[in-house]
Amino acid sequence: MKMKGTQILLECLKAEGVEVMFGYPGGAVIDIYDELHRNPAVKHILVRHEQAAVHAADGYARATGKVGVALATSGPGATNTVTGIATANMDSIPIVVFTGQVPTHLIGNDAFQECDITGITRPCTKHNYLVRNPDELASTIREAFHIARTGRPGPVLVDLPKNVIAAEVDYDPAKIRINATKLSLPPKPSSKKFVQMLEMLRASRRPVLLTGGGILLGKASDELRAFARRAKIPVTSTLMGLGAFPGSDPLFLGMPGMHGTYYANMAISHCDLLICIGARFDDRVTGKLDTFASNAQIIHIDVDPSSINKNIVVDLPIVSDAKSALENINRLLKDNNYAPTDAERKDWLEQIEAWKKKAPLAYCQDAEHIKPQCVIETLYELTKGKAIITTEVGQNQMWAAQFYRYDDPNTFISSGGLGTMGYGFPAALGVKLAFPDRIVVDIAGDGSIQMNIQEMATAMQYNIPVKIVLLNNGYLGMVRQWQELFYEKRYSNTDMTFQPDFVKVAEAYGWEAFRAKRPEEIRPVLEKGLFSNRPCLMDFQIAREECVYPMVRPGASISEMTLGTREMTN
Ligand SMILES: Cc1ncc(C[n+]2csc(CCOP(=O)(O)OP(=O)(O)O)c2C)c(N)n1
Repeated sequence: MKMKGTQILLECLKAEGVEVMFGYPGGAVIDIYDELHRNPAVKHILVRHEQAAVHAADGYARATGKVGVALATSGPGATNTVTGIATANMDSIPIVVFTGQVPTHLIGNDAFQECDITGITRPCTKHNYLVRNPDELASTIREAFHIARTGRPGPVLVDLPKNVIAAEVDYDPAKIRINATKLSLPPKPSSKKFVQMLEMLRASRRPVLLTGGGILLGKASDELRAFARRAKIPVTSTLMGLGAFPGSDPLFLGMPGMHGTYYANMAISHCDLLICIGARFDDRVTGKLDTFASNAQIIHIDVDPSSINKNIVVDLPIVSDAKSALENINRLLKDNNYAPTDAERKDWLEQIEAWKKKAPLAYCQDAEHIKPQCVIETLYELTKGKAIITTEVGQNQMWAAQFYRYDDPNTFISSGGLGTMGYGFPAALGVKLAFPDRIVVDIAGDGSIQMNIQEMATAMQYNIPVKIVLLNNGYLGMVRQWQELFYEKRYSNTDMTFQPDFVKVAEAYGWEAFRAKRPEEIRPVLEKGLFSNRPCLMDFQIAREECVYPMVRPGASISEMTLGTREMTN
């Protein structure tokens, strides 16, 4: 059947199961918007900045495990998507971003609103396309979705010249063929690898699991829980993996690394076997490389072969997605009737308990000032741990990771790899659209929230009642913390001396908004703000110079931590 490119695009989105897309119109994509007007098959959310469209698609993808979709016009619309694309790329998030492009005969002519977006995004996409031939539109879109979600997921950009989407061509979904060579996946690992893993496990007296976002992306939480509990292995999770293993499980150690727990860092430093699944040994996790897990044999399971032996040389590399690797090893444990006895694990688990007792996550209460950690703890209590939390970047992100416990997968949503301020709020919109019955909270700093605050309008227009818990310290807090600790308190350009009245800003957009200035106001403000069916900003004026602890100095070993007022090294 003959169809216009714009119709084919919408047909393809429907075929991929796309329910919602986030976008912003312009000349190069006006025909797509015209088609959407005629055929509202896919719900479109008009954001107020294209960066937010991509973050919202990314938040939707992280919360649902489906591919998120964003649409922007050519030129500035396209370049505004770059931060969102790079954010998704660093965290391996499956999204497809469509951009408009000038007609093919004008490409390279510096035409109005032309930019080489495939060139610009080549280093920060998993793959990208400039569709030059209308006959290839449908197959390109199908391939884009497939690549986004297959193997190590990631963002794919599809650039659509105006004449390509205006052309009429034959469309027959049954005849769409995609290029298989681009999609080749690594072969399944041999079963010998898992036998070797079991042998290493049997020999180990002090094993630790280090898990990352790969568990969530691979939908392997159940298998991880079964493995860790049967083999009685303590679990530490990177920022990206929080929620894959229950935060309230006694085997859970919290995050490792720069702002990790004392006991996670101690466990890694003293273990004799480190089993890393779906994490990539980021420098924020490892600290000084030569002392990282230096007493341990290391097994690394990852779907992306290029992640293995990249930062850390390992003893047993296994290229596999997390789910099938864990299924394999769980089967092997069962078949071999292997489960260590309590006595076998006693010394190690007691040692870990001792570390937990010696230096739990803690902060000093204050009768006058609001402590951000207390805001997060109260949020946890009031939501009974059932909210989906997104974060901005900085201290707010670390406190959100430390003081809320994540028991379920995909309930902590944060920009880990790129560390993008301005991510959390639009991401929360994407999450809330996917889960309208859940409480969705963006934990924000006053710097970050101003990077996409315009999306308050989007929340109102589409009735998306997300909540913002603003930890307002009047500083770019995390940078100020580094200046305090490493630059003799020279607070160069981190004091946000001028602040808008955030309550009034929120109210101007039609939001509910409340402010808390004293510790006793934390609970009532959260109680008022969290449970209404309206978007609400809660402005907590926190102790201005509170720091995030524990902290490993950049470049130091993770066993050398500053625990606030006390130093602790082991
Ligand atoms: C887009 C962007 N620009 C700059 C940075 C560098 N940066 C990291 S944390 C931070 C401070 C964040 O301040 P705020 O949002 O107020 O949060 P706080 O640390 O005070 O909780 C900055 C500027 C960044 N991560 N992202």
